[in-house]
Amino acid sequence: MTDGKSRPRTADHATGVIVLGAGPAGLVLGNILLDHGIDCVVLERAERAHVETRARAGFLAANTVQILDEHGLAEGLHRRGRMHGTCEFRTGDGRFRLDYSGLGRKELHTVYPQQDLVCDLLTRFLARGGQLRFATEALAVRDADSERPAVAVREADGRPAVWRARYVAGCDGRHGAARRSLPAGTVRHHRDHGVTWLGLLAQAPPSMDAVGYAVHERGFAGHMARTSEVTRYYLQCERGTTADAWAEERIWDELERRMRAREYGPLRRGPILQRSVVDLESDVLEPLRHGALFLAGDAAGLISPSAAKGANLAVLEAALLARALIDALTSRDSAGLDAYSARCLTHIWRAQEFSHWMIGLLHGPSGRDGESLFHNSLRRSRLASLRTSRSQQDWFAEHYVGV
Ligand code: RFL
Repeated sequence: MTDGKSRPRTADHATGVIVLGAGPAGLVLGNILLDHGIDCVVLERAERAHVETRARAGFLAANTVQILDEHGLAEGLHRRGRMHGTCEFRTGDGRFRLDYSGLGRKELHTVYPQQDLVCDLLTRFLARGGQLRFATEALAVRDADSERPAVAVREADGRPAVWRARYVAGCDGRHGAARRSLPAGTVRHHRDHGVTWLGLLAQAPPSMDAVGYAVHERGFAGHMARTSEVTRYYLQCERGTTADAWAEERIWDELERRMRAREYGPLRRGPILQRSVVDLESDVLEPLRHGALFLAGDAAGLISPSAAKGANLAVLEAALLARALIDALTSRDSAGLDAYSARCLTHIWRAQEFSHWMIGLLHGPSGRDGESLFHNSLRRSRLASLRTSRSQQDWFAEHYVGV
């Protein structure tokens, strides 16, 4: 890199890849590229401590674990993750359990907090000599239709710089620079599901040995184990609610009411460690390639957390993109890059379809008008099918665990 007083500093990775973002997508991609001797650098807007502590996903599908295994990235999750294969639905008609590991393709989830996976990926990337710049914000991707695309960045000291490479991988999430740099013709399919969740991380052991989905007239509530000491809960709330609007006692009382603790047992309470408000939204960008710029993970498509697919799609897309970039850079075989967008979109739309189905299963209108009553009766019937029909359960198992 060269310093200049009036012009931005420049850095050239002319034979390699600039990866934007050090989330699951960017770090899986970076690790695989590094293993194959590809010159790459990861640019990350946040400080390292922030990246390592950002709690989000926790349920990894069997296919995700297989990909991580194939690339030697799964040691931590095998050591500390836990296998999981049951969910419990609690409704006004009673409760039922779905042991999805015993159904369909007999696959399980591995419960492993996303921030632990990110720490493992980071540690490995840096230990192997990978280049990662924290506190370096990508501002825009330029010249994507050329063979030397550029990324304009603000470096950790606040100064501007320009990085060039052969390819740019936009793994910088939904608000990143890759999305902002797309040409006008890019299609964004977007849906706001009109539902808002208060996402909570509690310093408390799980209250049951299953993922809990409570369908209640006051709104949805969810329970998901993270570790033996930390549990994620969700509470459906009014659109516009702020994260700190609810006092802790009110949160626990409402969770217990919706999870029907009087009938099925109390929740194990503890201090709330983190809160966030999540408006359930989905979007998919099309295509996922613009010349030398490729999108992966949340940058490619956002999926509501109702079906726990986001991190799994991010890993899958990163692995597909890595393979295609390696072929292009080492054998001049660009077939994988040409097929990348269409291949990913098939997986993305399948996951979106299931996530959309889950949103419909877990939420209903609160009104007592004819349309609301009709919708809620359909939902009741859908839950009854899931409780009683083996073929419905097989379908659920296949889509719940797979990507
Ligand atoms: P990430 O993890 O957002 O990482 C993007 C990285 O890019 C950085 N960045 C930039 N860097 C440089 N320049 C810029 N201009 C930049 N702009 C952003 C960011 O700092 C960040 O480090 O995206 P990635 O890698 O695509 O991974 C996606 C997943 O994080 C996401 O899909 C999941 O967390 C979604 N999700 C879940 N997915 C699951 O598979 N299972 C779950 O159980 C699950 N639970 C969840 C979730 C998401 C949640 N939130 C965020 C709504 C629970 C919650 C509460």
